[in-house]
Amino acid sequence: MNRREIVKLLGLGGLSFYSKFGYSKNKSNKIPIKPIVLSTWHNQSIKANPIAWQILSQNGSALDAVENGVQVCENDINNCCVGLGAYPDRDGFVTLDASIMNHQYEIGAVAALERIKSPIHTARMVMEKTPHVFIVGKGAQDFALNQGQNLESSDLSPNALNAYQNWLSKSEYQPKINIEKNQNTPPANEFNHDTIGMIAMDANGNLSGACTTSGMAFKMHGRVGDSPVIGAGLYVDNAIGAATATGHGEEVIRTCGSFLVVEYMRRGFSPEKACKLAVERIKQITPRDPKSIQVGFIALNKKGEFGAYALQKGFDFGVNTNDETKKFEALALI
Ligand code: SD4
Repeated sequence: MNRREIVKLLGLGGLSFYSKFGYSKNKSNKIPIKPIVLSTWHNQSIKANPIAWQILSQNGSALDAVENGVQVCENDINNCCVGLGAYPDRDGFVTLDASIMNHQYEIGAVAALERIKSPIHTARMVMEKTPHVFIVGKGAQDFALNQGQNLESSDLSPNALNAYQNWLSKSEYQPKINIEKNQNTPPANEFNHDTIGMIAMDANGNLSGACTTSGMAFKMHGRVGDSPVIGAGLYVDNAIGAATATGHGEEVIRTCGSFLVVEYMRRGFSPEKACKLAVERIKQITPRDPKSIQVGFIALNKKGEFGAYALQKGFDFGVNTNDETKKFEALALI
């Protein structure tokens, strides 16, 4: 390639040129890789990140870090939004969704999983022990039991029961009627649902991610959001970076949100800018009033740079590059 061609290439696609050559430059300069883990919602991060960090700081894999990290939230019976203690669907069932992705493009996911304590572990088993990538409902439950997990009680946790009874008293819920299109979209100021999506880079520079949730509270029975959908709630490309989402899953699925964020990073945008561009896409194409929904992304690139962006204010996240979980508030579009 002569000089003129290089200048032309820089003019046309300077950013991707930079990213392509930037990485190999880093490699040859042997910039030390510093492990890092971040996760959605600081109130989840503060519990989950330290366990992930412990694994990363002892040279453990990013995959083990994210699985064990988010499991802390799954195991917490007082967690409103993750694991079996979480708020149920309209019919009173807690149905759980999870996905996991490693540095080799291996993926596993479960959805509408009932009475199983760790959906993220089931997702990992789908990835490692089956020829498939996504198992749902009763099949996912059977598989989890087959892999040694226990069938837990279907009773709601005290907090969830209380919230459900409150919701029932106000919702005028009538099962099996036509459901208004927007009925399950809580207004933004009531948006208090805290899925945990976690992404990490280990000391070998490998990326992995995990996302686990009970989905939107009081959703229709059988509704599945973005969290277990690879490319929507979670995506990892070990050559580029990783991203995960929280918020109204319908909007994240509509835009293949996490994949979109990673693709923007591939074009050379910073993690924060990549998240912002994905949020702008959501605002642009959603058929809903953007003010009535919330979506937040977090992202991490191969250089260990991270960022986030949300549709509305109020989305925070936690980052560990040492023992301390640092709180960050994402910038917002609206
Ligand atoms: C869903 N994205 O099921 C999830 C919900 C969520 O914070 O992230 N809440 O649509």
